[in-house]
Amino acid sequence: MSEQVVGGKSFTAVAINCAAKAGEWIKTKLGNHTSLSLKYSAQDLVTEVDKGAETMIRNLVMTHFPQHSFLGEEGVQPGPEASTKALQSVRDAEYLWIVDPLDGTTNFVHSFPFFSVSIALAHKGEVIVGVVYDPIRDELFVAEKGKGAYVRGRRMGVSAEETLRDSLIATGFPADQQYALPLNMKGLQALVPQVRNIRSGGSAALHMAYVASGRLSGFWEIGLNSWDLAAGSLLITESGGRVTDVKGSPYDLGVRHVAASNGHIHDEFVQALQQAESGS
Ligand code: 2AM
Ligand code: CA
Ligand code: CA
Ligand code: CA
Repeated sequence: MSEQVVGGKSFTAVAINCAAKAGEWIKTKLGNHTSLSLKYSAQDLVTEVDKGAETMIRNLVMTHFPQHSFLGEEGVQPGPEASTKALQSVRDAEYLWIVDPLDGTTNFVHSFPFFSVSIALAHKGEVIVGVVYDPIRDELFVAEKGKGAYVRGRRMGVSAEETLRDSLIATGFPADQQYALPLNMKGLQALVPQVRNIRSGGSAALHMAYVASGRLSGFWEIGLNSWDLAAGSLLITESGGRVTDVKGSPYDLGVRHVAASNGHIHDEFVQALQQAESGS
């Protein structure tokens, strides 16, 4: 358990409690959500469950840590630059909670059982706690900076593949059809023949957790937001993997075009994505 305790509750314990409570509630709503609306585009869905889960998490966090800042997907203006703009207003926060209350809303709406709750705590811009919870499989992924990463209470580690040829890679298909989608498609076209196969589950946070737990060798996606990646980034680094942007620059909260892997394939992976982008 973390030494970082305020008012008798550790940061990690609160993050786990929030993820478990929100996840359990989301599961009860599967197949019977009552409102579905569009945010920024026809592919940008939101339900009362996304909003309710965020409110639940925000209230719990604020009860324990009223001085902390909070950035949640449903609390900001939607759009392609949603998290970049929102991050500017909390740039100076000492402690910042970064929350995706329901990652994989499209799956949730279609009862496709692959979605998660993603909760991270950053201290001065560096993620120190990351929790991703899959309520369908009741799988909780937890990492604390410097203390390793765990799934179902057991230490986890990245996979052993050394080459793209042996790798199982995941990606997602962004809603932004101007920039992000065409770029992702270039990467897809280039990578399919080079890797063992590609998967697209529809929850970036769970894809990150699966890289951390060795079920995927790597994951890339263009046009994500801080709440999709913050928790998963710590899961992966604490499991021995690497997280950068698609050009290979180190991960920070502003990264939107992510490349994450077991580390062994990282240079080859980033190089393949760069070649795809430049068309060489
Ligand atoms: P969400 O379900 O929380 O919105 C799948 O490719 C990933 O993209 C998911 O993590 C999903 O998160 C995210 N996503 C889906 N629609 C999006 C949109 N319109 N803008 C940004 N991210 C989106
Ligand atoms: Ca969303
Ligand atoms: Ca998301
Ligand atoms: Ca979401």
